[in-house]
Amino acid sequence: ERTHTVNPEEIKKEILAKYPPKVARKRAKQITPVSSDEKDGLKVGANVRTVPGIITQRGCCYAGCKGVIMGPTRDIINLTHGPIGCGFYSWLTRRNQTRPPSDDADNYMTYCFSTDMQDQDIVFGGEKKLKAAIQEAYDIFKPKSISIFSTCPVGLIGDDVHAVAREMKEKLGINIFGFSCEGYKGVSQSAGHHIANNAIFTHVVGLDDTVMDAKFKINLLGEYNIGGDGFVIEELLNKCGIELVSTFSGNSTMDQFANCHTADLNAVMCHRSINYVADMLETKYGIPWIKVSFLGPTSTASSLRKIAAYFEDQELIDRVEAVIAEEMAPVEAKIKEVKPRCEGKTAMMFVGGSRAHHYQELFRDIGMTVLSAGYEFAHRDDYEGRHVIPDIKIDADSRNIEELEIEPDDTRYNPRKTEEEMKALEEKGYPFKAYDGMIPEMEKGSLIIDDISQHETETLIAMYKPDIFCAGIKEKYAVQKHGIPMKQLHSYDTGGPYASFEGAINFFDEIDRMLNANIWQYLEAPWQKNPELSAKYNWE
Ligand code: CFN
Ligand code: HCA
Repeated sequence: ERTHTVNPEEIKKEILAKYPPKVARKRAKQITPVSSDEKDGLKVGANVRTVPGIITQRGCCYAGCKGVIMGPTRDIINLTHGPIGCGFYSWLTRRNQTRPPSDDADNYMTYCFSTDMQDQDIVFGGEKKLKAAIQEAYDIFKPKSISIFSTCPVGLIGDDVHAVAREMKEKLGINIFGFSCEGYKGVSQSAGHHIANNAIFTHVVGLDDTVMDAKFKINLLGEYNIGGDGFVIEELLNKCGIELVSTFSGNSTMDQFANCHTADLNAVMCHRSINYVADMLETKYGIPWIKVSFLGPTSTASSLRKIAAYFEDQELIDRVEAVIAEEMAPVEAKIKEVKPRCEGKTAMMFVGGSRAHHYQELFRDIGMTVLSAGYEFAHRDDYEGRHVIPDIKIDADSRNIEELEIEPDDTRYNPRKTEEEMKALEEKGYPFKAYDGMIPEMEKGSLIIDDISQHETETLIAMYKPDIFCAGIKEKYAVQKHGIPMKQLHSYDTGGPYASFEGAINFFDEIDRMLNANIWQYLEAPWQKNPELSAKYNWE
């Protein structure tokens, strides 16, 4: 059994020692040792520009807008205005799944649409080409909606995607809108989430007032159906008698976004990417939101209970308890089976903006310790929490892009509960909006690192010697060359679903398999034999 006696302050020192003074000063603010059990007042610098040259794992604004928020919606043509690589590398690489209701239902997710900008478009402007591409897509597919994504060159040469969208919307009579989500905007993909959320809210939400015939209807926000997570969560909710009006955005459609304002409650899974929509739906339509997580059996059970408690319906509460009891039994059996083989082992996770804390529960359940974790691009509230009662503690930078001024909709504003009812629920300790973030998850002796770099990853591995490392494709092979199993927590490699009770069982099996495979001890990286590889250049 491994005891982790490494001091996180020492590791921080070792990491910073390799940097020039100015870089070290900057990085120091984003590296936070958890040196005691007293975590109040701990801070992690976040949502700031990456030091150039440091090799970040972050994505860009375009990736956040096109790949993350809009990518998983099947009945819209997502057209990238830019060079072909941007469209190609954001084409289903995130492993979102979708289930069209029939073979002839619209599903454009398997296509990659791009204007394929060339030198002459950069010199003479690309608007004509963009119009032609929209026309071509319309002629071939007759879609109900088309959206246009700006890549870096579009902003640099000044193509006006919004003017083109307005013109083509008028001409074709379908919903067309554009995003100014040039890759260079902001400091990470987070800017793209905000831009996408704002546009969906402006151009789509509220277009359809049809009310679903269901007693308990909610929206699931921030669940992207990676590896089928959204499918199993929906099945679980349905089993309890709760219906989904929409999911932002996984297995989603534009029609669902258009009438999501008719739901009774918003359950927010990945707060980082979608809090903007939750806040806007509350302000404009009076729909309250709560934070949930379906990663880990304990979180799944407590999220179901939170939703049931909100509706204050005894039948629902009883049903939820029965479902939890039924679903928990096989999960507990699986934990009993794998725990003896996993207990005492250690993990690290560096992922996006919410999974690096959501996944910690799953490791704890099988007796593992998380030595180090961090987000690529989350904001301070994702580390420190967002506490609405009594004070709103939210990172000012979360609002770093021009805000839409959302006002209550006079005709359709319909507070789902009166102020007194909300107060009564709050007095019962009902946690509206409040959530804790990553810091409370971290044990004494661990280290939090925001926007981790390659050098920092290697130092962590050398000093902490984790048994498993979780991150993305950019880290995968470098980590494996150290002889350490690596699990992708973005795409799940080829696995999943990992959400809900069913997914937890899959996850435990996967981690058990990875930790206990013998292959890793036979691996020897080239640099272990030959630390310096001399490069030979042939200048002829
Ligand atoms: S599916 Fe989500 S859960 S949306 Fe976000 S912050 Fe990314 S694409 Mo990669 S896996 Fe990751 Fe989160 Fe929310 Fe995914 S942790 S980085 S932008 N993310
Ligand atoms: C993105 C998408 C990504 C990348 C994953 C990875 C995803 O950042 O634009 O680095 O493996 O989940 O697909 O986060």
